[in-house]
Amino acid sequence: DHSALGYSVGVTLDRFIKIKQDDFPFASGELSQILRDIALASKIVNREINRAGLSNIGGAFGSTNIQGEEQQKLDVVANIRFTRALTKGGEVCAIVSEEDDEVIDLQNSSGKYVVAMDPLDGSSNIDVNISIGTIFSIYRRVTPVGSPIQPEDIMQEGNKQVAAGYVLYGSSTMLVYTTGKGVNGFTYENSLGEFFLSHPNIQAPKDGNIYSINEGLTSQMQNGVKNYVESCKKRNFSARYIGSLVADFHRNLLKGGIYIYPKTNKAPDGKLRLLYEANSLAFIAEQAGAKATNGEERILNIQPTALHQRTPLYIGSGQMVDDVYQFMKEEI
Ligand code: AHM
Ligand code: MG
Repeated sequence: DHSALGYSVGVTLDRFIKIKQDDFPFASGELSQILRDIALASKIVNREINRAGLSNIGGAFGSTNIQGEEQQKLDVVANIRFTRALTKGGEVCAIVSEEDDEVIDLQNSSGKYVVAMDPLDGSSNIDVNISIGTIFSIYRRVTPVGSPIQPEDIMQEGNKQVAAGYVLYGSSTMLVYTTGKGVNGFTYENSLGEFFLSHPNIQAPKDGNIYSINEGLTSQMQNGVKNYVESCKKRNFSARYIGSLVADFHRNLLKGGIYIYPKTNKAPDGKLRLLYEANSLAFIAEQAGAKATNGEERILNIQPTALHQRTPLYIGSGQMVDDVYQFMKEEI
């Protein structure tokens, strides 16, 4: 019970945001508004996902996104929903989205915030009724409000995030976010259309025994990673890999585990994107007492140089991230 803090389990997301407003580093109402906008869009996307099997909305849309991957129709739907909510909310000046090649300049001179997002991650799982997710990061722009958006507003290190979160469309739908003061998780109640605080102050286990990696690609990986995976097997760890980053990350955050997407021969920088996948989850991981690196350095310290830049990702329980780092170092 956190009632001494002004809230307790079961409080609605809206109420929680209001109670927590004073925690926000800048003009609080603005960031609260963005979080509410994201929550609203996620409810709409949740509805679309739930209907996907019925309304034939899932399936290939026939277009490809900048990474050359097949774009699913629900990706497009989610992108539109989140972009629209953030545009109407009025607090955001620019959006970086996995689904858009360029920065979306909202031409909103009073918006102080930049949002980076993957509106629907785990696209290979959409058509087959497996968990998928939304990932987002919120930054404060660094150039003066009212002036044109500059690259430095977008290309900020992850340690500059003012908030980050994800929505997991799983067996139930959850929204998990941080504003840099711990991590809180909310579960969606369908019939009421509300998120309720269900996982206050999430603390990741310091160590764990779950490893999540696409083992089919092992022959393409560095020896350090291979050796670490072998060591997991020797210790009879559980292999768990959904192929949806949010779902794999969420499980490991709660139960203790590590998610790895390393460099491979085919993907020399890894597969995941720094700006709207790795950074967001790294911020949440650290806020919950876990860790995130690219195998060499802290994810949150990487200076981005390109919008859709990829990075290897080692994220999860601190001890496990440290362990794999040692294995990597021994192989250099
Ligand atoms: P996406 O943004 O195209 O959906 O790709 C990201 C996804 C992650 O959710 C997941 O962890 C990873 O790709 C799985 O990749 P792979 O199929 O190579 O194991
Ligand atoms: Mg993605």
